[in-house]
Amino acid sequence: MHTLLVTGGAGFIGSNFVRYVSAHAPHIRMIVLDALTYAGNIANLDGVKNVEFVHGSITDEKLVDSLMSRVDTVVHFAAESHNDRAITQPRIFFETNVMGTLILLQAAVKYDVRFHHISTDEVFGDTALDSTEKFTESSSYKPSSPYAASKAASDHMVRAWVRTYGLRATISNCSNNYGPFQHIEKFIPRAITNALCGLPIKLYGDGLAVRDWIHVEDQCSAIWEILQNGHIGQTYLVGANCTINNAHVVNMLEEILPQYCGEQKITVEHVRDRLGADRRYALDPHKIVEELGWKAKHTDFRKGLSQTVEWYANHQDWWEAYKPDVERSYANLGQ
Ligand code: NAD
Ligand code: TDX
Repeated sequence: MHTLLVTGGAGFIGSNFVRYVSAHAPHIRMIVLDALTYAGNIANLDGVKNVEFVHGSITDEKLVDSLMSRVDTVVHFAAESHNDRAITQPRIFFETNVMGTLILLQAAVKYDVRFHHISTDEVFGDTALDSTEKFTESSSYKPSSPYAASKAASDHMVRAWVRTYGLRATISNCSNNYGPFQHIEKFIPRAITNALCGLPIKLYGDGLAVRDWIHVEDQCSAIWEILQNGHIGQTYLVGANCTINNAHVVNMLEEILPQYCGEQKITVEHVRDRLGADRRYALDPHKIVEELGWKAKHTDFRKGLSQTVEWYANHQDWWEAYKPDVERSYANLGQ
């Protein structure tokens, strides 16, 4: 691997990954292709070396063709990623996550480029709250939201391109990421920044929905491991065995936040749940641990959460300008 195309490299996980590669393999040249939608921020790449930034869309066939001809590997993060938005504006999710992936796949076949596709555990649907089931690589696809359906479609396409065209591809399906540079529309950064602004933390529905949390740096090290040693045609589930319900996450935040909030009181408000909300995700990362020897480093969730709170408190300039817009959009949804 010499030259890497990173789609969506100005977003949350993509920019963390670009930093990770820059720190661990400084000899690799990276081209970041990002449309800089509301979720992308060029400042996320400030100070990173060996990166050429290209502002454009993965749905631009000509641009994708020319970039693909210059690289030997692509890691495909670019997507519309937020469930609440997908419920009100599903079309763009299918344009980017499905059509964009199609265009990348076609170009990767043309230039015989190694392809790694980033996906989510949401493609497996959810389980009941009292279940102990964990998703595995052989769980059936059962997406329940428009976002998850678009990601499921893209996973199926990657497998079909491996079988039909001999594309050298791997897939990883990861659980919920948290950490620095996550957009403040997502649960943890929204809760933190609400508290920092003196707004109530918003808890959807009964607050009992369970997510399986992984620090973004661990997701990056897993992707890196797959790029080095993953087997072509294989899928790897990536998670850190950290299932917690949302109310419990909020309880931890209530303990961590006071030192950053001065006199402001931290309050919590229950708001209406998402339509069709998924109850519980949990995944079994055995395969990547046993086959590739990958291990999560951030195993203390409370510590990772404290560091994340500290990051948002110290990077107010990164998020405060767009906070009012994000909260206005949520207010329109009654959330
Ligand atoms: P994000 O929304 O923070 O970033 C997405 C990036 O893609 C942004 O920089 C955006 O500008 C860019 N983008 C959007 N449309 C584009 C287009 N047409 N062309 C080029 N760039 C475009 O998302 P994220 O949380 O960093 O997620 C990255 C990937 O990881 C996604 O594929 C998502 O499905 C997957 N994933 C996310 C999580 C999570 O917890 N965040 C978990 C599992 C999988
Ligand atoms: O303010 C909130 N309050 C709240 O209780 C928000 C924004 C969310 N929630 C709840 C809804 C979910 O039960 O928190 C949970 C997590 O919500 P999100 O952060 O929106 O994440 P989720 O819908 O689980 O999806 C995330 O993980 C899988 C990413 O956004 C996806 O891109 C990824 O594929």
